[in-house]
Amino acid sequence: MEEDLAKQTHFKKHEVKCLLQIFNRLCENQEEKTLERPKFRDIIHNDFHMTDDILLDRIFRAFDKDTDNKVNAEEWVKGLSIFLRGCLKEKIKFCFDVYDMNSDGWITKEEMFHMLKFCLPQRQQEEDPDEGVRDLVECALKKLDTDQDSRVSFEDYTKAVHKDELLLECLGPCLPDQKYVQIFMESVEDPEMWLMNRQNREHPAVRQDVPPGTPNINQNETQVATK
Ligand SMILES: [Ca+2]
Ligand SMILES: [Ca+2]
Ligand SMILES: [Ca+2]
Repeated sequence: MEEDLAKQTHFKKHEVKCLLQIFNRLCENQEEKTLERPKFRDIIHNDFHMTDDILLDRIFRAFDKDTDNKVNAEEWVKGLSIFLRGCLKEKIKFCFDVYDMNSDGWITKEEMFHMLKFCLPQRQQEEDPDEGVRDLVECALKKLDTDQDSRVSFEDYTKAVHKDELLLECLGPCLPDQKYVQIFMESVEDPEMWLMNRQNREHPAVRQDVPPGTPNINQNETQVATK
């Protein structure tokens, strides 16, 4: 499996091995070796500092190729390959899938409105904030809708991004910052360490395997525990 996945992705065999090791540990104690939405979202949120709920859900969907609401080992490695190291063609497909919220093959004005309203940082108080968003939608549509039928097909989007790569994430961030990609790839080289750091971030005081004398980073819970 490692060999096959290394051939089909941008990862080297030892990187696939590490990613699978992490995956298996994340699914430990589960009957089925799959990542459910909340755990997956946690990883993307924590490791890549992506915070937008709508886009996190859509990123999960872009990984979940067979739409069974779970990410299996193959989807995990293949998805990460595009997410972390995708070529432009792969990134275009990935972002389009994220933005096409109902997966019907078109990004409509309604979908754009939804993403631009909730995913972009709110700008200063305006009398009618929706009006600003509607302007943004028109502006994005003008750039993306190359055949001018008021909705964005995959072909429209591909043409537009080839013309101007900055349009790739124009409807909201759905790919990670390069600096987090580097940190992630360096840290997964040591899967045990990555998992330990992850546990520390999530449950600072409830870990069972903390050796005595280990400093606890969560002050409040330490106080409760020592009372
Ligand atoms: Ca799946
Ligand atoms: Ca759609
Ligand atoms: Ca169009």
